[in-house]
Amino acid sequence: MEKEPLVYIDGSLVPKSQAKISVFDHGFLYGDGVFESIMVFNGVAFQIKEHVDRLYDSAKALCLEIPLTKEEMLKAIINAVRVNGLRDAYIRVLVTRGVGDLGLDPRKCRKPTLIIIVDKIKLFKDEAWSQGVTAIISSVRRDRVDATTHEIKSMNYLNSILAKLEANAVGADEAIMLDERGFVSEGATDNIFIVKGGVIYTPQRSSGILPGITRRRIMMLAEELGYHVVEKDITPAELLTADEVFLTGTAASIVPVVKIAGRTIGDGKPGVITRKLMEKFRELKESPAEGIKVFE
Ligand code: PXG
Repeated sequence: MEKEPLVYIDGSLVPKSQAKISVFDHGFLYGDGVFESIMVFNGVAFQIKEHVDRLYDSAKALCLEIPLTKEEMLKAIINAVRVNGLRDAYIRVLVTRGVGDLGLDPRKCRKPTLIIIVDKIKLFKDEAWSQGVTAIISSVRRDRVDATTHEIKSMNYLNSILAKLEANAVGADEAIMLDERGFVSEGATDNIFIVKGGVIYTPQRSSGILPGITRRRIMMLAEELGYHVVEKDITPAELLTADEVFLTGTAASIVPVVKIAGRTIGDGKPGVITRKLMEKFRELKESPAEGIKVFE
């Protein structure tokens, strides 16, 4: 029989089938919590420090005090990967408000719950990277920056789920969301880039996007390759008439988009610049310099 994965819950490692939390946890009752997704590529926890930094930023925005130092958190995550023995894995770190009573007041929760899951994830079909994916422009607008904004990686993903349901309903792979002004914001769980005339554009944080770690790294990589990258407001018309469009995210890396709302992007195949970035990013994923080595 295959060994069950071990899940870290508040300092204990328990088999997946017994990894349970209280129904009174406010993460469950109210989506009151934060999370991060981290990949392990060839034994290296990729950009783990950036993810841990963002986890603490998200927690701070919610007045959620994580009971571990960043150093302790890094150790707990690395140890969870090690005990599971996976050289290629997906890590989900969650910090919830913890167990409280009914009633949403966070002051009723005595201490946060920390969960670390080490497993696998599949967000797109296998051909997504070679052939590209299709997308809709969702009628669901991205959360406002002065509301439950996706700049905070919280456990509230209903905004993205509503958009994803619309994509599912018409058989599209992803949903692109607009901000409340009508400018392009991001995908349900990925950031978006367009290429026009050899220049790379991506929406600004003020469009309510998650400041993606892959997004940031791709911007640096593109500049290293000599491309000009501009953060700006992007209209739906600019998106639909782009030469190339691609999405970025932790689990997906870079995914070309070849059709949006019935319009073919470029010639309907992953674009030249997209493919170049995909190739370079693939090299980065194997570089120990980009993270922390879990296994010697
Ligand atoms: N925007 C949103 C709303 C996201 O949730 C990204 C952008 C990309 O950011 P990073 O930092 O990953 O480059 C995300 C990331 C999942 C899953 O479980 C979601 C994400 C990443 C990995 C897995 O669906 N979201």
